[in-house]
Amino acid sequence: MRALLLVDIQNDFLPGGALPVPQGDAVVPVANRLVADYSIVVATKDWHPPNHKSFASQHPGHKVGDVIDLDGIPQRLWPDHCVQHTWGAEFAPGLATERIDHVVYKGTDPNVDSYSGFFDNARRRATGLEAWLRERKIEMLDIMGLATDYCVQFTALDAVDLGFATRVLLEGCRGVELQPGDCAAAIDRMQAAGVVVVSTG
Ligand code: VGL
Ligand code: ZN
Repeated sequence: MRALLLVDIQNDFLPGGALPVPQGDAVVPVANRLVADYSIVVATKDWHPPNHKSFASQHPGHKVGDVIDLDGIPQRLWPDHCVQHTWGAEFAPGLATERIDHVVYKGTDPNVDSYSGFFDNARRRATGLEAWLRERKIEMLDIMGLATDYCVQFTALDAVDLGFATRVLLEGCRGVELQPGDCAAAIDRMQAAGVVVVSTG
């Protein structure tokens, strides 16, 4: 069985949001077209408590973009985004949410970030996504969403690592691209790990 995984298609990652991904809104029509081709559609939501330690606001003296050490792992600091139960954490307007079978919440522990939909960045805790997919005999995963160089990348790397036949559908992805080349590097890294990167729809 194959499933479609929609990564973090939330207001705060769209233009006008707190952590806008350039052209992030362009993935919505792609998602809406693709959902028709899959019997199972899963979505992740970045779902942070207001005091999440990935927020620069929690680290006086630091600013957005800084990289700090958080419990032994490097953490880039972001603007406050995708705070639980706020508008920014809601799915993008127009997204065909009625086609989403299951939503996985990540980044809920204030002390560790979670770019991957499967595990937190320290790999201390699983989100439950893997178990949900295995119960439904999903072996193949097609991934799209936001952002190519962060949550899409780390979700895809974990997916192949867990043994799912993993494709990333680039047409449905956009990146933050803090540094020019970040998306290209993410694509190279995913391909090197065994992810099939599909460039056209
Ligand atoms: C993301 C940065 C911080 C993402 C989430 O969804 O790619 N990026 N939180
Ligand atoms: Zn986040």
